[in-house]
Amino acid sequence: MPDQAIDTLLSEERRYPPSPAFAAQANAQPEIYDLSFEEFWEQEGRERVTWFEPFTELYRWERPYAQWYLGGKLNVAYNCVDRHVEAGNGDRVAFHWEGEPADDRRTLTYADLQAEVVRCANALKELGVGKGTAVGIYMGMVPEAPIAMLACARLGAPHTVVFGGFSADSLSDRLNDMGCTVLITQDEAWRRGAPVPLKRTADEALALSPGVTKTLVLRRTGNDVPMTEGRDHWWHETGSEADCPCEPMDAEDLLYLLYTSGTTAKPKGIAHTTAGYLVGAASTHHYIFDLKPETDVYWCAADVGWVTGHSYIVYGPLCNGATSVMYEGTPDYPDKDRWWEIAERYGATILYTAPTAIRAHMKWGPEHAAKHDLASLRLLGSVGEPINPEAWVWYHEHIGGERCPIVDTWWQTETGMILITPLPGITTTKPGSATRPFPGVDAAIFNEQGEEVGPGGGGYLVLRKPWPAMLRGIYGDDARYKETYWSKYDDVYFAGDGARIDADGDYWLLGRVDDVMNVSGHRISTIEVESALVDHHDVAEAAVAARADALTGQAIVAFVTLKGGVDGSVEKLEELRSHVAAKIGPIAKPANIVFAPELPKTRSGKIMRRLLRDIAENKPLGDTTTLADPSVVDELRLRGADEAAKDD
Ligand code: 7RM
Repeated sequence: MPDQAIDTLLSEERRYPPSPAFAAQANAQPEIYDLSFEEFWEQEGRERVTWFEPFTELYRWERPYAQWYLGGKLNVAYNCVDRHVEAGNGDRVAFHWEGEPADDRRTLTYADLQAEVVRCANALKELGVGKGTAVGIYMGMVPEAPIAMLACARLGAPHTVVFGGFSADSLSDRLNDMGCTVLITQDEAWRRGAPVPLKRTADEALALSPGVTKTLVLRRTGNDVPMTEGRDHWWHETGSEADCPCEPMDAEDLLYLLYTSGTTAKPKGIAHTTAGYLVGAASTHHYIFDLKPETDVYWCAADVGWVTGHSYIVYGPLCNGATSVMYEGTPDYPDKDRWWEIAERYGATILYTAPTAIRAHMKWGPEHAAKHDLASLRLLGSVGEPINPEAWVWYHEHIGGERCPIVDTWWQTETGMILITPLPGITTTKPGSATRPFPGVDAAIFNEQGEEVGPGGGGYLVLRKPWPAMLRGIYGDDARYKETYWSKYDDVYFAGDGARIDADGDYWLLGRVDDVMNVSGHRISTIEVESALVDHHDVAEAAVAARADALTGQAIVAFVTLKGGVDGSVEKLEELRSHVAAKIGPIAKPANIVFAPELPKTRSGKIMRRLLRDIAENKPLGDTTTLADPSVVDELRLRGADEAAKDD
């Protein structure tokens, strides 16, 4: 973020104190911050989950590996489903599901959910899944996605959910890396009125993933899809209601891997285990969203393919017995008021979404929300990227009717749970600040030398103590785990984000300080996009940088040198963008491509990324004296102006 923008942020003077009425009923009371690290997590470990066998040791910290709730035995599906039915809450709605096509709705109670999870778990058993079998899940936003995750958890089979917008290559890479033998998918998904061919893409992926020998396929759209005899099985033709006990799992057994972009071309399989993850997700969900399971209607509008969907659509809310809204499609289908129609229909009380979505609604205008009665809303949340104060204030005014506290929640795939956040009813919020560490979280901001900076300072966000839902490593790559998170400072977790702390001690997250871009709240590495580009037969070399974008937060700019004789035409530009979409997924498509005869390099041959970032941002260029050939830059700037603004 440019210095000037940071100064504007920190001079923000608007204050939003909690209302006495909200404070009086809040799950979080001010004393929560008085508990010690041990007291807090000990208490949460006992209160949020039901143990088959209690834990005997709170945590063990063998740097940089932590373990939590040692000795405890539990099952995540039992905690998210069965125990609520056993407690007499089987009739409570777990999901109000809304399909994208008109009038396509389903309500699932906790009793329904239990029956479906058991059916699916039995189907998986028939396909040979048992404790420890790795299962891939490639689905859209249908209730069967959480059902599939919970069925895996019931059997003790770790899953990896792959976002339905990812390509066949991306899917196959993840299935291979985890060693999956079974894939759960669906015929097609609905998105903006059109079918998304998930099974077809899965078939392409499986051609590259011979380890996957069985699939379970949900019928969603009902259109014909090819089924491979012996390998593919219909969801509705497999499984049974026969008893399917919940496998007692050790606290530290693997629950799932979720792949996320780092600074190299290969995504990292972030490992989350059973007890600490569940306690962390449920505890944060309980206090930060102030969940009252009997009365709230909670809606997290993320996709289950991202960590936000894992922790705050599936595991946290279900563990807490929440009634949730789940929506299959896009917010503008068939009209731009679709979200607000849904919020009104189910009487949503809590809404959790990303700044990029809020900015899209802002662009469409407040009249779409104004058509609907949103008086049921009582709390709003934001996640995925820094929220600009304009979007925060718009959200507060036009969606929250100026009465709802907003929780701006900072966290990562790696952290598994929210770490920096206001607590509604306690924290006075400021538009753009995620405010302070959650209880039991030891965050700090360090300067380059590894010294903690105080109020008024800036530097890098770090965590000094472990937390229950922290990643247990990168699957199959200890060296990368240590290098990525634990090498910048000794024994301190480096998050990769820049941050400032203001005079009141509130945190302001400023975005990534590494080669990870954040486009619409999705993490994409520059190298990943570069690899996809150079994979194209006409590309000699490519370098990628991000620029600021009013809607998506950041947008991808690619600088491409074509092979001799190839013309940098508009058609070529579109071809390269489609190539990236096919290699990674549409989210990774560059917004702009600048064709250049050469990329700016140092005399030792390193691409000067700082310079490309400045060119992408249209900023004045700093020192270019280390360039091997300074004239390369003039060429890029000229062309940069020509090719600019080729957004979708
Ligand atoms: C939950 C999620 C993580 C990266 C993280 C940050 C950025 C997320 C906020 C935020 C400022 C926030 N997981 N980020 N939340 N930046 N304020 N409230 O997004 O693994 O996909 O991304 O997202 O840069 O490092 S993620």
